[in-house]
Amino acid sequence: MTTQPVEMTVHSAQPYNAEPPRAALANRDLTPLDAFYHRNHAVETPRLDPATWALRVDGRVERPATFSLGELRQRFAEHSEVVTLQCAGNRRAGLLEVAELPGETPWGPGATGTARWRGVRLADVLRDVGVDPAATDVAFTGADRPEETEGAPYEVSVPLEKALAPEVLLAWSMNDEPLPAAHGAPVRVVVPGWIGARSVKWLEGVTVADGPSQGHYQAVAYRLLPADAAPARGRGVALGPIAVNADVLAPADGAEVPAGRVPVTGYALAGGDRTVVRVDVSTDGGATWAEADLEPQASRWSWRHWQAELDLPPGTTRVVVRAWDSAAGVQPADPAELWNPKGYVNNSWAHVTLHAIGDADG
Ligand SMILES: Nc1nc2c(c(=O)[nH]1)N[C@H]1C(S)=C(S)[C@@H](COP(=O)(O)O)O[C@H]1N2
Ligand SMILES: [Mo]
Repeated sequence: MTTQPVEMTVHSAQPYNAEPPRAALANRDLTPLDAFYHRNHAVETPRLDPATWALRVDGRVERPATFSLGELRQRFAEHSEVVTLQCAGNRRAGLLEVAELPGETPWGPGATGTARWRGVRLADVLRDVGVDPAATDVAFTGADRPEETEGAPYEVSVPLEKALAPEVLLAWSMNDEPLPAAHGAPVRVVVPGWIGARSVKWLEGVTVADGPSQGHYQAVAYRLLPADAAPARGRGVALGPIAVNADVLAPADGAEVPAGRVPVTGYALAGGDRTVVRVDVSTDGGATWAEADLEPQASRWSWRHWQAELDLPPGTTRVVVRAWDSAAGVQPADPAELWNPKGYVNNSWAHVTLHAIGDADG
């Protein structure tokens, strides 16, 4: 195995926002820690001492409580899950080609990655404190205080039904390593199938509530606004479950390949509690499609790698991919139809351009 350092594209150093090249995501179930994207809203990365850290669980519960890391480990069974995280801003660069998006990070296709997360089930913790069955949502509060929220901590929520689902973890380990500070140590939430923004890092509070979080990152940001709307508080639709998406991960965009049989690989992710049922590849701009082979999935909450063998004539070919999910959702062709004022959810057909060299029969 070669262990060449991954060259991350750093969109901003403070807050630290960085993504790997597509190649670093290709052909493996788990994304190595040094190739996992970073999405932060605050300049300061919290450095929390695991020895003194405590999780507060309150709101509409019978017995509000705090748990140290030791208590979480001791009182609740450990579980692990392979889960793909994906930022709602992933592939924003494709929307930027349609129209400008001032102030938004120009993410390429690397704001996604898959890890094995280990910790306890949020559901077990919530059952322990006794949830009011009339409550509707569960909010997560992080220790970071992004500049744009004027001192308020990072906070978002998920519906109670999702919070009680067995796949939602309070995780202290990533790929069998201790959770790195940058990814939320000592404990973060992992909400499989939902936009990355709901997987709160540096978790300090879990609050059972009667409605969705009114925090900035749910009431203002991470909302899908109509294309003609100005970004404004409370408008648009909150983004929750991820939309079906896919990418070509190898060969690299712009690569030279020998003409003839060329293997192409990538990933597809269904989002929500849907699964990937089909991936198609086209070399004629979507006029005709060939079905790709789907690899076995590491878990129902992880991406699914696919591969296809193309027969490329000498010259330049644009390879296009689209995925279908178990709700018969399919990726739309055109980013122009998807453009929105905050630049979220670009799940239009993904593509790379390949230059085939030489004689197709040779
Ligand atoms: N406390 C806190 N949690 C957070 C964020 C943040 O800025 N602060 N960013 C969110 C967003 S938008 C994403 S996409 C993921 C990114 O997780 P990663 O940096 O571990 O890849 O964390 C989410 N959780
Ligand atoms: Mo995100």
